[in-house]
Amino acid sequence: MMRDIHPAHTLWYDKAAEFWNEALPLGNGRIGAMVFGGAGKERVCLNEDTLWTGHPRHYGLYGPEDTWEKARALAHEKKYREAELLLQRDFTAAPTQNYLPLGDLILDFGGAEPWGYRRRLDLSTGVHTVEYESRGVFYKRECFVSAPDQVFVMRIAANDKAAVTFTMELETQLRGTVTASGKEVLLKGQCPDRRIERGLGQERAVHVYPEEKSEQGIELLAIAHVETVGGKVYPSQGKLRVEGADAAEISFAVRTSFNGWDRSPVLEGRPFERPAKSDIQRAANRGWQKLLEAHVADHKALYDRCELNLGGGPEGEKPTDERLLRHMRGREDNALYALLFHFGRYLTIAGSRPGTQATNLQGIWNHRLNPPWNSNYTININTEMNYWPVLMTNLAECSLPLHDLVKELAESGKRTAAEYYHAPGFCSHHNTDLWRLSTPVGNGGEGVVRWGVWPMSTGWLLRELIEYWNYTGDEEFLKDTLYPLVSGCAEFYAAMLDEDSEGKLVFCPSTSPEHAFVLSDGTLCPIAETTAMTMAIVKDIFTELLREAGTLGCEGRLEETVREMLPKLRGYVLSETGAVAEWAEKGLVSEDEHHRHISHLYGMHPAHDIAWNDPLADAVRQSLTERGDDGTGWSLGWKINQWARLRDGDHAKKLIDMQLRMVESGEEVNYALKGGSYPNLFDAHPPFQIDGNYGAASGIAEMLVQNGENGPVFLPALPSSWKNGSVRGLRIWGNKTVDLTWKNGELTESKVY
Ligand code: FUC
Repeated sequence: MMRDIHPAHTLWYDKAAEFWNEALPLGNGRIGAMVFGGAGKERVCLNEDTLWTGHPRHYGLYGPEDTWEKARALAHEKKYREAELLLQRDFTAAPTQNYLPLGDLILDFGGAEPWGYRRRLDLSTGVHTVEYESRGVFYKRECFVSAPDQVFVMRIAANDKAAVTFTMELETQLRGTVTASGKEVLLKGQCPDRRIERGLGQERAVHVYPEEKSEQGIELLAIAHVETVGGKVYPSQGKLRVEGADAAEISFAVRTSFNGWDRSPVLEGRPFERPAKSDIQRAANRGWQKLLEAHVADHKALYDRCELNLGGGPEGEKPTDERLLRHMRGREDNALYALLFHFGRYLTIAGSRPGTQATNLQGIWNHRLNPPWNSNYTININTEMNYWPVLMTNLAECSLPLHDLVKELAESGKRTAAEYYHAPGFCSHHNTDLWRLSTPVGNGGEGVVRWGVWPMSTGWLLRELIEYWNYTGDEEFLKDTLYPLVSGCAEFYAAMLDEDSEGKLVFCPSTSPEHAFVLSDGTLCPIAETTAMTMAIVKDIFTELLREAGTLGCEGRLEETVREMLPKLRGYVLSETGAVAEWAEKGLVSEDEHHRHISHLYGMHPAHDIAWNDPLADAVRQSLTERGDDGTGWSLGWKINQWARLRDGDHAKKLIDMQLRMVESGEEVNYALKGGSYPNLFDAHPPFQIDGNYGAASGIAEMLVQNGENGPVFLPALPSSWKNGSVRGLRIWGNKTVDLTWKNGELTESKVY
């Protein structure tokens, strides 16, 4: 085995990253860094998780007050297209704001003639290393982002005296100023507002810097500081010059004025300049070695809790991009699956820590001013998927940022429930942002109803919090957080239900995320009377409410109502072919039988309504078969979990293999419907979207252990080619941990503690 390379815990390459999707991610939940590792010129793309466009705002319903009522009446009469057009015109408001890049740290070494070049990311320590020889000198650069010290740190060392010479600068696409003095480069900046400009029948998003203070965006101060051993440091034209040092240590800090989703970051902003300076001061006082030790200890305390071993082989020693290529050509490399699993856990530790923002579509890593889909929170699958592996793989505290998001969304969603639906409780729609937008988006554009009008997301998000209770058994959390939230959500759903022509209770009208059916005249329509997913979410929340109230012993009026409603809910409808009818009605034909969403299978996964041996599981299998395997990165990720729940390990593994197809990196944003992995193992929708990484990690965990009412099931979906292996530290319901070992496909040891 090569020194410092572990086939299941290390990503490594023999050349520097040329494109962002080849660079390697570091993070502490708040500060993100993508390290390119260039020998002659280093580029580190930096992020801070509160840097978003915009400021607190709410878009009230501007159409007539009874729009929803009218749409409901039309949908009951099966006038679906009319209902859609009405909602499109009178019900859809402005889109979310977007996540922003902070800027780049550039270190220009004046070129190099690298020999024996290697860069690697050790997932088990969260440390990135670049090593090469140039002009007879051996160089080593190590860096990490520290959670205990809240700084990005890099050490540059050489095996020769006075060999470290470079220019350091900070660049940003935000409005700001960069200055250098003493041993520091300072970046003071502000985030723009994202607005939609209309003209000549066209719409486009623009970034503006408003005059009005209440509309101004988040402010920030970033500082890059350098300490050297020997040599000299001096500022020059907004940059820092380091000359002839034996070694250099860079620390980078950033703080912003973001002070909560409902407070102006300018008028009620949080102090940020002094905190950034004191981060730097503290880091400089502690020095590299202590910072490193504290970081590694903090990282390992999370990372080491869980490990998967699927055996190894010679393939594991190759650079990661080569491994991906060879795996695609059919070389056996079981350690690559373990690497993908560990990478998903790594990205959770690096992207989501208590007190930070929840991971968005790109986690916390984004280098574009206008990222795909605004790099927002898409909550009709993507954000939820980000949190699927967290509890199972022993990282419970990393789910707290999602709890914060849901609590705040519930606050913002009260107003939305009242204004748009005249209903109690709260709701949110298909996406949100730092400001907890909860209204339906789309601005009246053609076709926007298919994604914008979906007031079901808080129900799905709550599924993840319900799992937190299942896993941790935390009674206080149940009483103070979960039950009040589930009640608010159930209250909204209960108020929204009415009867269909057969006397069944339905949430009407409804969409099935982003999918449409074909009307008899050939037009596409996403609005139906109700849908399988909508009713599955309602049933899930109602069932949970009663389970929680039962545990807490607090039966009230809401519980009574819900108990009466439960048996009357519209259940699954099967299609002619025995699949789950997505729009809860026979005969509606999908616009795309291979559509990426599999929303109608919600009851199988992530909910637990359909067990693998339930007769309905056949309908799920039939639906998955009709949909086909291929899809975007996250779609593959979801299907891994579905096939795992169906206890078909070989099919689940086939989908992981598809997710490991290497996708070309490059700066152009290509939107495609076939997923894979970039050379840095980031999930490719394409473009980059992090959900697939998390979905793969949770899918692998689901293949090894599943929860059930009668206790856990071990190795429910072990693929035939994972003959021998072990897993340590997976979590199961009831605050328990599991270790398993298997040989020749048979469980040989299990420990629950
Ligand atoms: C949903 C998906 C898309 C994409 C977007 C961010 O809308 O349907 O495929 O993942 O989120």
